[in-house]
Amino acid sequence: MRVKRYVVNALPEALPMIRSELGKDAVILNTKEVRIGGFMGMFRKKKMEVIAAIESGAAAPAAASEPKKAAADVQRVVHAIQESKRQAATAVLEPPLPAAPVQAPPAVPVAPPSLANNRINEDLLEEIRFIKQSLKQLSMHKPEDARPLVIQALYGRLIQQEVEPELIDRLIDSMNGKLADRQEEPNAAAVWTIARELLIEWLAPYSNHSINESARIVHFVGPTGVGKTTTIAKLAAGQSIKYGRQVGLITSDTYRIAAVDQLRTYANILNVPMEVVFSPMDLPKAFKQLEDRELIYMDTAGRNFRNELHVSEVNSLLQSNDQSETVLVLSLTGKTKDMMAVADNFVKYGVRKVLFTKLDETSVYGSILNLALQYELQPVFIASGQTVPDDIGPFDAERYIDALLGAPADE
Ligand SMILES: Nc1nc2c(ncn2[C@@H]2O[C@H](COP(=O)(O)OP(=O)(O)OP(=O)(O)O)[C@@H](O)[C@H]2O)c(=O)[nH]1
Ligand SMILES: [Mg+2]
Repeated sequence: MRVKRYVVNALPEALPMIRSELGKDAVILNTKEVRIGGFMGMFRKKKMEVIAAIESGAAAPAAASEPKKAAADVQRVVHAIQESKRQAATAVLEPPLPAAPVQAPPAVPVAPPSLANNRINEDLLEEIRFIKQSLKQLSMHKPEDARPLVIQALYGRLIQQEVEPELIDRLIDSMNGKLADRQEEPNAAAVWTIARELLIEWLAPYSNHSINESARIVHFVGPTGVGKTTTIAKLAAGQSIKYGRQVGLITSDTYRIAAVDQLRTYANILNVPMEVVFSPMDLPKAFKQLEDRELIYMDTAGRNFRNELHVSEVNSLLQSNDQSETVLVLSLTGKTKDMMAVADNFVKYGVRKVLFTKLDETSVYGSILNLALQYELQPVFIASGQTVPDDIGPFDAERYIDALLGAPADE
């Protein structure tokens, strides 16, 4: 797809340019009001930004000499439409003329339309079709520029935070109700406060959850390198050092030679026993070895969990007779779409808890909201660094929403 951006005074100005550069099959994707130029934010000119696109492989624009002609044609059509509208409006305003006796029109011989005339008519018809199609597309498009600037700023902030556009639209729709009661135009601080309240309310069902206290076995699953093993070390240290609980570790990550050693190093430092399982058949033996442990954390190999087969494979390792819980570990540095695909696969297996790592490596936080609201995943912990055991803490919805919204936009 070829996409082009045009900045013009008004839409009709863009149509001939689109038509000549992208061809007759071009579509208008978006239009919005923009302000350009100016000095220190003042005297900025109001312009219209038009984004148009053409599918690659669609008809290319006409030959080199054609664009100018097509542009002139469209200009002419736009002018003709404007002129006819103006005349129609004048006609309505002028008093009707007294009825004149009907006279037969003089019998003027009508010349047969020439080939050249036919060609012009076809061209004009085609241009009219193009304009009609463009106007139809525009009328279907949400007029974002009709929203107050401060709402647009909120929209921009949340898009930049990679919050799903449907969620942002829903938020702004819900805010409109609250904003409508106000007398004056809302300022940024007021808009941010309302958004904050609503988002905290929306997150409430997924906040204040932790790993189930009654769970004796906690499995950690998630894509490669997100920080599962490091997180287990942090939590195991917290539980054994802070709360004096008898912790045991199991790893089933036998894919990488170093993986077992990585967890064993932490087990040795924390002085907690560790078992290695190569297949689900080894699990009963491992549980027997750790039967005196109050809490068992199980590490699993990171795999490409957008692949459902890998998800079902890891699930075969997660059975236990005891009360158990599975925590999906995701890194905030991951791509939103990939995280959603992984979440989708695990939610099918009943996973409800998610733990996010690498908060320290990003300033984009939308995926936490997306996964909570769209997959009903409860964020339980947030890890924010490599240091064991300190760089982890419980998820705090209010602090999270503050980070997501950032400071209110400048007025
Ligand atoms: N910056 C930062 N790095 C982290 C965090 N958590 C883990 N890491 C680092 O991420 C890297 C991978 O961590 P691991 O714990 O080995 O990740 P894993 O999910 O067990 O990886 P696999 O077992 O290979 O799938 C290591 O260098 C960790 O120190 C975090 O919260 N922030
Ligand atoms: Mg690991």
